[in-house]
Amino acid sequence: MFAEAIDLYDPKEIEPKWQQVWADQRTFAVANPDPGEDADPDHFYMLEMLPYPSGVLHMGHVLNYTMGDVLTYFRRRQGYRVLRPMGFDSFGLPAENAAIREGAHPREITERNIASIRKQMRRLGWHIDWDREVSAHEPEYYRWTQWLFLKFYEEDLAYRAEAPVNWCPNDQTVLANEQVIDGRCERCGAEVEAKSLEQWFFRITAYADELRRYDGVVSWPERTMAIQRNWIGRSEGAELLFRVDELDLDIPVFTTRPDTVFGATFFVLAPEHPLARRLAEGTAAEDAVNEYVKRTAAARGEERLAADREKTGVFTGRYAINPATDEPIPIWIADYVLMDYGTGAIMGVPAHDERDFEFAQAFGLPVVTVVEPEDGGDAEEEAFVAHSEGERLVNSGQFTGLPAPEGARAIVEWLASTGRGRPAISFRLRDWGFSRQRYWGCPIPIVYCEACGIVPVPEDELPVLLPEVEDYRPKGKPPLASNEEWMNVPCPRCGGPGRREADTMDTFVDSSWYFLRYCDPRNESAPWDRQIVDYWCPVDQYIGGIEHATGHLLYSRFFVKVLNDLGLLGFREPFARLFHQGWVRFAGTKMSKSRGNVIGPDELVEAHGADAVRLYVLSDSPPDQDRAWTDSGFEGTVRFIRKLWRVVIAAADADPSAEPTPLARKAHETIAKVSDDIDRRLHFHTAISAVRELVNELGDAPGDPAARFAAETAVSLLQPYTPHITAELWERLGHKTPVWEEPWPVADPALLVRETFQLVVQVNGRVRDRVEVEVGLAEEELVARAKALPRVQAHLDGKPIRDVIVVPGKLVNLVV
Ligand code: ANZ
Ligand code: ZN
Repeated sequence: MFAEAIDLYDPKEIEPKWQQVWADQRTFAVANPDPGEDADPDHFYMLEMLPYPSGVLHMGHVLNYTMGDVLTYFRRRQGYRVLRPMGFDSFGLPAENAAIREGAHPREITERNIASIRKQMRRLGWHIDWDREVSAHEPEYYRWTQWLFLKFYEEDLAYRAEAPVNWCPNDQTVLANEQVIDGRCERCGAEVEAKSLEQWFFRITAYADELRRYDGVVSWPERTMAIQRNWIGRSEGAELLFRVDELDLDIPVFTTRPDTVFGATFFVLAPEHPLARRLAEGTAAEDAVNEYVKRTAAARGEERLAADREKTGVFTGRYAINPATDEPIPIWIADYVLMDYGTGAIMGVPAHDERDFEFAQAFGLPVVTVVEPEDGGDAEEEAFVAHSEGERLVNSGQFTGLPAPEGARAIVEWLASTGRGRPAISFRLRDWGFSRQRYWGCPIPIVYCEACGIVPVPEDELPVLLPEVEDYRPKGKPPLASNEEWMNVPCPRCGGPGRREADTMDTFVDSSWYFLRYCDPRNESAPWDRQIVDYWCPVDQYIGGIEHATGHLLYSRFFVKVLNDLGLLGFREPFARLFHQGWVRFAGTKMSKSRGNVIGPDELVEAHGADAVRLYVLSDSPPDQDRAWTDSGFEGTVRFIRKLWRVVIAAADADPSAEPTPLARKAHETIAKVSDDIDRRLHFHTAISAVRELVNELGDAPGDPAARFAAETAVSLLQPYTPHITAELWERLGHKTPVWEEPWPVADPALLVRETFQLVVQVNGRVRDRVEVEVGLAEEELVARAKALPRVQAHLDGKPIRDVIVVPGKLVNLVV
């Protein structure tokens, strides 16, 4: 009776017990190498994107951080020194909005949330070095965010410029793009206006070219690199100058087709172009232009660019000189030209650019063909001629007859000789506007002085502390500006009256360097010690959502490149390997807070234990794919854990035996599979199901001489997923060393029973040979075996292989 009771699996008992052991023994703390110490090569930096401390954790977090946890234990038990820190992205709008709603201070709300998330994280048993915790809103952290800003400022990589913002006239506030819905303010529905404001920018475009390369990246998803490259967007072409004599102005345009300049029959400025209103001043078109500029400015870029959008525009009454033909062409304002691409102005070449053609059709502008297909073509007059391979210039003065690419080069050279053109590259990427007219963010350490202008706050006066204000709501000016006492400071340079910068920083600035601070989180004299950062970084494995591809993941890469140029660290890419986890779905939709369909982990942990939640969230699906949380699936995992407990306890009395029974072979097989699944592919789900099979076989063969070995193997392999129950079972199996300190098991190759199958080998689709191979070999291995066959080699005949098709479990086809 008594023995029965002891042996009952009770997560409520064992989970807190082991969490206490880990806390007491500081199991998760990892030390930096001592200054003199040989930097051991076997270290591993495991990082997941840090959470924003709104409310509580949801299942998406549980998936993300459990993956990181499994890898942390796995590498640790393979002998690596593993850094696995945690912190909070704790500045930002949601806390501020909650503060406005609840009337509490954003700091209070933020810290309350952090405390409860930290508690949840401990309750899930995650292997986190809490000694390294940092939060963006702590002065000890943002002091260095400000310090980094000053470094960027010194290098002219942070600058202030006027730029258009979305302005809500009712709320008297700047809106982020996400806060504008169909041209209206998300909060009050008022029509959003374009307004020009002085703002702070990081010169990320200075790194545009390098950001499209990934030197130093070991493994990033192709898709993510493609998204970033596309976002950065690189076009080669030329900048040409068009002259407006009446106003003594030269306006540059960016074109990818300078060879078509003889066909430029009109000129277009974006409505936001600083010259738009000025050009029309005093002409009959003045009112129409002003009206058009006001009406169109709020439309979003992507919709304006759409080819099938109805073209609108107004003629300014002015003319520019086509630098190639010397003819005056009319200047229009139209919203299909965007201010934030190229120079915000274009030459209209209606014969060869589709949007220009539609515009010319709509407004009766002339169409002049200047390139023709190779065969001369028989294009009608005044028609659109699509570009084609081998096209040649026509109607282009001395350049007529040249192939288009050559013509482009020659025309740019010719225009360059009179200062009217030069080769140019245009990026889609814009500089990163990072000032926010908000309260809950990092203050920008700048003072404005009437005599000295923009004056940085001296380093030894950092941090510029975030002041208290009465109202977090922006009312025509940023909230910080309402604290007069704080705003007025002596100029650090001349001592005269100065005013502080009242904007705060975008929270993406905070998260662009947090992974560096984790390495050396309590450093009071520098943001980090370079030697320590160089020891740990780049991050060996980063896990987080793909939605950050064009934000956080790009900004962090930019920061690291700049910091490397400043000599503050010794690498140029922050994240060697990157992995995007899938979503946890419930009832067919994404689980997310905004959808209100969140099942929190708390109730489930309470009822069934953290181990069950951790194990289930990684079961069933590859980790980069979405998964459905089902009650029946979860119950299956709960049943499995109980079975594990029973079967292992039953085997605890068995003697160790080295007999190679089928069960022993199965155990070795499982070790090999699980290690490979985690190591190469992060396929936790197949690893888990392999261990479940082993436990089932053990359950069916309780008297097997290898029962004890099988039980120990199952416990050891499951340890990263279910650290509590495995710690308990390991102890009950009689071990003194805790299971998380055990080296990761290694399979005995002699005991690997490998089933085989007949691999068909084809060359150019024709069967040339067959060979018996083991089940489960990697594709590269299958190809290697196929290539090694003499009969196949005879058919390859030393020719280079152009393509390889592998049908796993069946055939390899080599294409030469
Ligand atoms: C004349 C021309 C003739 C053009 C032709 C294209 C074909 P990508 O390839 O995306 O870089 N363009 C330049 N700046 C623009 C802006 N701010 N808003 C809208 N369109 C703009 O596109 C470059 C081309 O897009 C440029 O080359 C310009 O049109 C247009 F047969 O100039 B092109
Ligand atoms: Zn001054």
